[in-house]
Amino acid sequence: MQLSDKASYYLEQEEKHGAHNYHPLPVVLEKGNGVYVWDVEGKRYFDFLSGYSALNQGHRHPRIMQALTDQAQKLTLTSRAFYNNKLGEFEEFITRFFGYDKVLPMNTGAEAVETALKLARKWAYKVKGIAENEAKIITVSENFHGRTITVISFSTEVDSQKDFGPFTPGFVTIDYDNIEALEKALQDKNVAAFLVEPIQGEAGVVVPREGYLFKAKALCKKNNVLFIADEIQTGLARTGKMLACDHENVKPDVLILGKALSGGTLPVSAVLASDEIMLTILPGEHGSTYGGNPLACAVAIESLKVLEEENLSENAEKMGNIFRAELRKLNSPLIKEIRGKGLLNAIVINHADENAAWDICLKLRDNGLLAKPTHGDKIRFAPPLIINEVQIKESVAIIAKALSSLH
Ligand code: IF1
Repeated sequence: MQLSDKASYYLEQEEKHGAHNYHPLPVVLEKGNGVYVWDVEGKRYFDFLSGYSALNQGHRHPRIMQALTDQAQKLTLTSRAFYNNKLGEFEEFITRFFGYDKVLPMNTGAEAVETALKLARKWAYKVKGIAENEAKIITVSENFHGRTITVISFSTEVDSQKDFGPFTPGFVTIDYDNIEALEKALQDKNVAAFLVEPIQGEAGVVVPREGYLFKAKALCKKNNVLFIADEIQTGLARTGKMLACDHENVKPDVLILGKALSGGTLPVSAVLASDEIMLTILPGEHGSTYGGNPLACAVAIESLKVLEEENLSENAEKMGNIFRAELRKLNSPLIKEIRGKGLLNAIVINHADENAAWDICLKLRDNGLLAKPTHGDKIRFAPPLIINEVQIKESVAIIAKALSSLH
C-alpha cells in the first residue's frame, strides 16, 4: 500500500527533525480506542503491539482517562521535596496489591531496573556483607532491560552496545533457561542478585521451561542472593496471570513494574521489595523529579484496579489459548513456531528471505492489523487484554490473509 501525501508528510517531518533511532512501520496513527487505532486517513487497525505491553487495558480506557483528567484538575507534580495526598495512597495500594512492604516509584522501566540494581548493591554491602564495590549481579543472554549505559552494559545484543562503551562492571552473563549455569555462577560469594525476565519479550517471546523460575528462586534463596524479576513487559496480566512469576508461584525478592502500570497514559514504573532491602537506601540517596508524582499515582491506582476488576488476567489466558489454537489451525508453511503465554505471543517465520517478517507486517498493516517484527524473523502479537473472541478470530483471519498473500 502506497502511503498518502498526508501520511508521507508526517514521515518526512520526523525524518527531517527527529533523531533516526527507530525504523517504524510506515503507518501514521491519529486516534486510539480499546483494541483499535486509526491512521490519519481514518483507516482502523487492530493494535497487536499495545505499546509493547503498555496498553494492556486498551487505548484510552475510560476509567483511566477519568482518573487522569480528574487529577489533572488538581495537582500534577510536587516533587518529593514536599508531601502530597496521592503518593501514600498509591504506595499503600500497590504494596498491598502485590504483597510487599515497600515501593519505590520511578518513571520509565529502565529507571526502575536501575533502581533495582542500586538496591541490590546497597543490600549486598549493608546486609549481606559483601566487600564494597565487589558486588556482582547475574544476568542472562538475550536479555532486554532498557537502554541506559549500565543496562546495556550487560546486554548480549551487539546493536545495543556498539560504540556506547565503556561499560559498567559488576555483571555476570549466563544462558537463559539454564539452571546448571545459574547454580555454577552462584558459587561466587560476591553475587548479590539474579536479574531475569520471566519470559524474554524482545528476544522474541522466549518462554523458559516449566520450573525454571521456581528452581532459580530456590537457588537464589539457598545462596542468599536476591531474585529480581523484571515484569515490566510480562507483568500486569499480560501472560494470563497478574505476574508471569505467578505461573510458578514464585515471589520475587525485588519486583520491577512499568508500562501498563499507567495504562498507556504517562511513564510510571515501580520497584517493590521488603523493608530489609528497600530501607538500605536512605533519604537523599536515590530518586527522580517525577517519581511518584500525584498524576502518576492517580493513574496507576486506577490502572491496577481495572486489571483486577475487569479480570484481564483471566481474559488474557482464555484469549491467548484461542489465539494460539487458531494460529495452529492455519497450518501455514510460513510459521515455524508459535509461542507465548496469555496474550504475549510470537510466531517465528519460516522463510529464506530475511525481510519476510517485515513484509508480512506490511501486509498485516494493509489488511488492518498492526504488529512489528522482533529479532528479525519473529513477529510479536500482543493485543490489549480487553480483546474478545470475535476480535481474536477476526485478527487471525487477517494474519492468515497476510501469510497467504506472501506465500
Ligand atoms: C524501545 C524492546 C520490548 C522491557 C523490559 C525494561 C524495559 C523494557 C522487559 C525498559 C522496554 C520496550 C522499550 C522499547 C521497545 C520495548 C521493547 F523491544 F525494546 F525490547 F517491549 F521488548 N524491561 N521495552 O521490555 O522500559 O525504559 O522503555 O520504559 O526501547 O524501543 P522503558
